[in-house]
Amino acid sequence: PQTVYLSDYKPFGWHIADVHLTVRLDPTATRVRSRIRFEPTPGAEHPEFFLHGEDLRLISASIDGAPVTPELTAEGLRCAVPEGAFTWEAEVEIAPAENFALEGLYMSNGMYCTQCEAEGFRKISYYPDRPDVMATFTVRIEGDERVKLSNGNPVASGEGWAEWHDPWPKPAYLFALVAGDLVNHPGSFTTASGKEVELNIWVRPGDEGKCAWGMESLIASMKWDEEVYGREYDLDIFNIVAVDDFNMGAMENKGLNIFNSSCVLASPETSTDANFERIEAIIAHEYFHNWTGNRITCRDWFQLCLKEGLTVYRDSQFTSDMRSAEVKRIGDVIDLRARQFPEDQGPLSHPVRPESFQEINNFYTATVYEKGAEVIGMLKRLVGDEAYAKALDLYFDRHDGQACTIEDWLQVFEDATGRDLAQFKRWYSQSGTPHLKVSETFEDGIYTLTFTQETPPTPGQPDKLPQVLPIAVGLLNPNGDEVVPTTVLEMTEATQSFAFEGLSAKPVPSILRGFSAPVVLDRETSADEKRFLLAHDTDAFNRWEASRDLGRECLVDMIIQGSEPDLAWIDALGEVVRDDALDPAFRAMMLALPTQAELAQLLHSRDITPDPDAIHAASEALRDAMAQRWASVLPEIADKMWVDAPFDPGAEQAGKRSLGGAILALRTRLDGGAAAQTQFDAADNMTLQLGALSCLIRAGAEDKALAAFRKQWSGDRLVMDKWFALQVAATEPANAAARAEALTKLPDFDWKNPNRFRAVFGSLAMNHAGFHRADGSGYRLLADWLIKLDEKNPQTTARMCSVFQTWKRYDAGRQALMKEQLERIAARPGLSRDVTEMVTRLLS
Ligand code: DPP
Ligand code: ZN
Repeated sequence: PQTVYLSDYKPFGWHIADVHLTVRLDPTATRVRSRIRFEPTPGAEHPEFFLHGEDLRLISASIDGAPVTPELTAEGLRCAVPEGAFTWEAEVEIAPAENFALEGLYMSNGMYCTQCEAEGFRKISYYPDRPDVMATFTVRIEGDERVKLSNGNPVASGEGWAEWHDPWPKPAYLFALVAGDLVNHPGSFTTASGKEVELNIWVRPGDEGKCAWGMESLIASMKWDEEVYGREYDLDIFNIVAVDDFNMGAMENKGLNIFNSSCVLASPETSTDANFERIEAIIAHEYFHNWTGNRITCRDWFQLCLKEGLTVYRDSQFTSDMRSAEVKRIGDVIDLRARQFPEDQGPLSHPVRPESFQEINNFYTATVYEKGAEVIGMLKRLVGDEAYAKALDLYFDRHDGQACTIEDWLQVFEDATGRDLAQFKRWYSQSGTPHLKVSETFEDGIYTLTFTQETPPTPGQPDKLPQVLPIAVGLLNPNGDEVVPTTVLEMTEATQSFAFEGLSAKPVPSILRGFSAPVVLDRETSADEKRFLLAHDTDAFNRWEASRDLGRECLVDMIIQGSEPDLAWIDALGEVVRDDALDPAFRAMMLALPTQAELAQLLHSRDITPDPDAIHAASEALRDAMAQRWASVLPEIADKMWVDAPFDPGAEQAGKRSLGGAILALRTRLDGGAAAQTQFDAADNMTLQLGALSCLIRAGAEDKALAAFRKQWSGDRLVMDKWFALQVAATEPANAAARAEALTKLPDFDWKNPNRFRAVFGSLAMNHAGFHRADGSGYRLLADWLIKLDEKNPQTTARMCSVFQTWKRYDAGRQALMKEQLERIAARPGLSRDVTEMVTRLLS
């Protein structure tokens, strides 16, 4: 496959005023006619005229009405064109019913839908399919389907046709078309300037009852973006469509967002609190793209973080405002460490703004998204809230309607603040996670912290330069009072000291409050000091972190030396968990142990080869010890977390259910599942039902409940995804691969559906010791299925290949087994470009 480089960027050379598309729908012979006016960009170079196109059958083409015969290639077409402006017309035929890649125009349960980001539009029509070519679109859809939707505003419709016009110039990746026998859940919103907007969530008949939460979330998002960023919606109508077969979570097409049904449909009976929160966040994310992504888009795909990092940052701000900011921050850091750190510390490591790729779909990563959002959080911390707001206003003013770069983005901050961001920019170009070491001195009332930063080498980047690190620090007195409130130290050197004067006693530092920079903090701290912070820190994140650290060290000792669980920590944690003055959601997060994958990474970073079985055994033993130590108080906490009121997905009830669920899991270790069975039988919402089922599976007492659950929910695809997933995720590691394999033999294992495929195999990878069974059965099974899926859906296959990204951290035996599977995949004839790139990087 060909490699594309950032440094090779060249403008297109023509401007497109308006695109007219006519789409006559047919499952196997859809006709797409395009009429496009191309105008040469004044003063631009005019390279050859090339339009992207893939899997298209060209029926006819003409320029200014005269038929032409372009030269066709596998990637598109070339054609001789006039010097000046001209009108291009073409007609192609495509077969949406045969498109299992779910990219371009395809069918899902009989409905037509599209996915064009990143490069899917070229499977619909010949077009300059690049984000810097922005045009207005007029789309006519012809077909018998009752509902026919595209971007923008509806213009006209009649028997068998509908026409849409999108007045905002947009790149082709934001094009969308949906047609089917859908029903809508309506809503409306009045913008700050008094414009009425019609809102709709379109679903398959039967799903109408699952739209209310999505609508509520959409309205909340629209309001929030007006209040916090001053951004109003800009069309008469905003449509959301739920689709069952979808590679991503959702897509921000202008005025017509398309959602994986799992990320929009919700009801108390079928969705967990976590589902509700995720739906709220994704609805917000896609809506926020209207300004950060659509009105201002990316010049090229290397700039993907320009829209994604910023939009993730915005959606996390939104969730923080809707729920608990502290709990959201902790959750985000857990997620960053679970998904982005392994990426940055393995063979797939790449900068937030990559400099080359073969398949851009492989770069929709935690690094681009989540680290991209962290970079914006740091920028805001460095310049302050006011300057951030000023810079964002300038960004929207200056770049509305443009396709931009990271340079444009940083320039508005430089102009708004007068700061030089040249060094800060390394966050976009340098890959890898910086490690931060700390030492301290105390003399004559002066307390000095000395930091050293170092970023380990990553693929293609052996040597690293120092980055700008905002390090939020607070100091506590030995009596627990805070003597220095949170202060942001701006570190720019490889080694740098910061002094605090006038202290009467040596303070206890609380470093990297709120996780103010995405780094690994390497600081040897005594258990006493961590327990002190756990008890006294005013920063919720660091309070959580202190406990997490104690848990981590306790587990490491248990794994390496066979130590007994750290009872002092368990007792200190017990105090927090019982403290009714604290938010139950926070207490639940305090209870969560580091994941087994995180422990494997930690051991590896200390040059100890992680043994997945030993990690699993220690984690289990520690949870048993917690359950026993707290045996007498667990029922009481559980009672307090019981919610009597009607179900509400908001933070308050969800927090209670979250802590209640964690307590139930501990109780199950003592009662073999009795309390869980009672909860399962009485549950009237999915959070309680699924929580109980998970406990029963872990206790090996699930047969009855599993069957009942299946019987109750066999008609609900999204709930059945949970049924598939949970069995593999929660089962004894020794059975995980066998259980996954058995599930693939069920008639409702629809492997071409990405949600179902991920339910089984994503969960297998999450069952750390199960996936990493020493006999290699987990690796083999997954590789078999990746090979099979790649023939249909390269995008989802490639993304799942990343579960092998940590292969080099394990023992020689496991390494050899994983390498064997990666090589087996790599050797497949006809392997997709997506997967070829992934396995090549994984093996390098
Ligand atoms: N749909 C994906 C997202 O919103 C890609 N743009 O992040
Ligand atoms: Zn996005």
